[in-house]
Amino acid sequence: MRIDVVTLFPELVDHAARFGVTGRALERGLWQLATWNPRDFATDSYRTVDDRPYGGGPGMVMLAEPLSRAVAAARAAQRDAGYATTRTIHLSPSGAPLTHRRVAELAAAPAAAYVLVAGRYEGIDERFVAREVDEEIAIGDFVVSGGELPALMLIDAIVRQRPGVLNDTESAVQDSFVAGLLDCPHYTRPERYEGDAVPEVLLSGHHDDIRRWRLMQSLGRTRERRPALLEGRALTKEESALLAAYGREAQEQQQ
Ligand code: 9D3
Repeated sequence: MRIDVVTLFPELVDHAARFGVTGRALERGLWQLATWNPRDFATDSYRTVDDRPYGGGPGMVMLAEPLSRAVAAARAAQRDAGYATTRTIHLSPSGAPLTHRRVAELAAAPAAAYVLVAGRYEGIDERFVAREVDEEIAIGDFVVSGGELPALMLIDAIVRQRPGVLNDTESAVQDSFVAGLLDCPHYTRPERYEGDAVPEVLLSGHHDDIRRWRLMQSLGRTRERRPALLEGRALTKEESALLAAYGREAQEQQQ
């Protein structure tokens, strides 16, 4: 897998991607990263990349031409590296909200190459989007200052789904959302922290009790915090029973 990012802040993307799981995977050659600065593709002596919006209004809009030339350079480099197909994704507040399903699809293509376009200012000239962009993705219903952090989030989510990136203990298979439920609570040493004990069952050594307790916590938390996740999911007999037990325990704790 190869990912090329078009950004006015290439150092931000390059630096951040070298930490943690994505950084280790880069070192191991499990994916490749390159960044392209549209400023390097500007044609005037001021290296202009933005201008005022037609029709007026606040802020600036990124010029189509430097972006287009940067994307062309990224695609050419991908082709030279042996990638036959590529997809161009614009990180945009107006894009489709990112989901685990979409991440898994983007990660599944065996020899995929992506060009991610991260914008700054108020946005980018729509003619660039219409001509060059295959897909627009948002990371949530909140505003951040540019597409770089969203691009890094997309990269991180894709790379951790790639074969061989996570070790067994990190395995993405059991991740929250994958199973359609929120994660259970976690505990480590000490057994008593400022008077707060670890739940008994986790010290019991009864693996099936522990599995049931964790599943019950996941179900209960999902109902409390993200009820819509449960509505889109059928419960097994065991799950229904555990969810009812979670409700009873919560009531007992109130008394
Ligand atoms: C009032 C118009 N604003 C749109 C909500 C202008 C605007 C604000 C922030 C335009 C671009 C940005 C920068 N944000 C992104 O590039 C971005 C983003 C986001 O802000 N939220 C969620 N997902 C994303 S993906 C890229």
